[in-house]
Amino acid sequence: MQYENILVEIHGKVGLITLNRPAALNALNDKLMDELGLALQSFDADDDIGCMIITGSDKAFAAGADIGAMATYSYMDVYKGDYITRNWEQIRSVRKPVIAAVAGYALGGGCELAMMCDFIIAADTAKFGQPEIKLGIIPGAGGTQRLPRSVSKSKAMDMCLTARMMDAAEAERAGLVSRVVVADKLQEEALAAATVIANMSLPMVMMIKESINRAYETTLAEGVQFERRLFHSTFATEDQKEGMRAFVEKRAAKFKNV
Ligand code: CO8
Repeated sequence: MQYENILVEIHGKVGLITLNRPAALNALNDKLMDELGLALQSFDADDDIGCMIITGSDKAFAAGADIGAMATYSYMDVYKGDYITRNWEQIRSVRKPVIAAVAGYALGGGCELAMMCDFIIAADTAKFGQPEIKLGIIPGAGGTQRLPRSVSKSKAMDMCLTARMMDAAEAERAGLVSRVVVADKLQEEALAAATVIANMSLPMVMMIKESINRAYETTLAEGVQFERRLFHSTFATEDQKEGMRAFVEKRAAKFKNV
């Protein structure tokens, strides 16, 4: 498949997607989001891939939705045509893990896209923000919902209401990103993390993703019950037998993803 707005590579068992509209700091238009959804779904369906990464350039992960493309839309354009918003939820339907590797600007829809991923590894140059208020709009791809769950209500209010940016150190302190690495090692570190995950048992990886995501959608008691059902089901897998046998035999496990 030929893409115009993203680059797609395979590194071992890892699918790497690079947002590639450098002249517009990777501004996210409908075409790019369509391509991103297709690439993620294609990796998700590929038995040889165990984890995916979305990254951008040194200067920008993505500087937001494409303002030029949105500027003249009317309410009826965006409501009836479902423009801008139509293809964002595809990212959430992917069952294998997706890591956001963020350098430079992750603003507006760029910050929201990073937050839709399962975790964020940030370069020390990363800058996160929800500056929509300066454009006379509000975040539209989950910024007002995922940011408070991630960094607290107070910081989410501060960022969305003042449009200020959060640097990588603050983002790590606040829990928005899982780790910060030096900028020129970002891809290497993200690939290393993704490779660790891709070499685990895929069914376990998928169950952990499903179970942690459930924590955001349900009560603690129901979430724990959900986790317990999945935990019990792991004993029906060959990978559980292999993993525990390998520990006892003091060797590395060879998972078959069954
Ligand atoms: N859209 C379109 N083009 C952009 C965008 C953008 N979001 N951001 C930057 N560009 C373009 C610039 O227009 C410029 O193009 P040109 O060279 O042709 O003039 C080029 O990228 C380089 O940008 P700058 O010259 O501005 O670079 P600077 O280094 O001076 O500044 C900034 C970098 C600070 C990132 C600046 O470009 C900026 O403020 N960009 C806009 C950031 C922003 O407001 N983002 C939020 C957009 S709205 C949004 O994301 C809503 C999401 C809703 C999603 C709903 C889906 C469900």
